[in-house]
Amino acid sequence: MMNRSQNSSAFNLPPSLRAEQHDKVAVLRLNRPHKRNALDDETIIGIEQFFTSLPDGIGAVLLAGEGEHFSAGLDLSELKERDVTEGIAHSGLWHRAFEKIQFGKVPVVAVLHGAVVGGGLELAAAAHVRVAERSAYYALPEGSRGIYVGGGGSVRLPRLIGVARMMDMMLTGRTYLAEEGQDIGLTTYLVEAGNGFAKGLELAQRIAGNTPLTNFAVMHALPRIAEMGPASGYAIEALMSAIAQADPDAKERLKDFLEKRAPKVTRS
Ligand code: 1HE
Repeated sequence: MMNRSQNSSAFNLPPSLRAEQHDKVAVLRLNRPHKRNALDDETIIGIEQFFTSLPDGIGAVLLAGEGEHFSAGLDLSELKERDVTEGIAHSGLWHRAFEKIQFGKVPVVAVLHGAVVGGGLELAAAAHVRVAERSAYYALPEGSRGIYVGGGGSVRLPRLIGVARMMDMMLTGRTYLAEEGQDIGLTTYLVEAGNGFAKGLELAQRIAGNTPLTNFAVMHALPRIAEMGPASGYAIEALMSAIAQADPDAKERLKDFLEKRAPKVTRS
């Protein structure tokens, strides 16, 4: 595996973020462990900058956090002076940045450990695959802080875990452990402590090996089709599937299988 030198400067990132590249996978690390990777404005702007300036040739992103926790969510120290208008603009900033993750150029795998709370959970929810180490736990402490989610949580989390569970998390402060997260749709893969990065990288590399058109269809068409009525959904699916299979790369892959050069689907 190639591990190219740090290239944070190429993305013009703040010190709270660090980027590196492993072959076709770009890695973005939250790098503010002394503040438990709390997300201040500078970090959110940096995240948007990173996801909008991914170079050609990158096929997937791996998102991880330094230190003992993935992220403690919104930097609460920036909150106290904001008025209503500024609050709306702030939430809009998060929406824009996280939209670039969910509906950006390439799929994103998040590696989670320790606290994945508040805005940290909203960030994780924008990723396409979540690998959680056993230490990870999920919570929405906004309720107890007298605030509300602002990073797209009301839109993404009900689609992952349901409205009732999100209500419970916000009203009662309920925490879900990484293992419980598997049952409710937050943890996509559960791994032992210290194994998250390697597992996440393996998955990201596999994703990066798909054809760009398939990854585009999964990221951009699938969630939209899921929101449509069935009749529109079938029509868009038919178009998307015809477009994907007409791609020369897809034709090549099908030929490889038919001529017995491609791997078979196995149990593990
Ligand atoms: C912070 C933050 C933060 C830590 N903003 N500074 N999020 C929360 O309500 C979660 C708040 N944080 C915690 O519950 C705990 O810090 C943790 C469970 C995440 C970690 O505990 P621990 O014992 O490892 O660390 P700590 O001693 O609590 O924190 C270390 C430092 O990080 C300390 O600063 P220091 O200067 O005293 O060393 C903390 O103040 C600081 N810190 N978390 C600012 N969140 C778009 S809307 C989204 C809305 C939300 O995300 S609300 C949820 C906010």
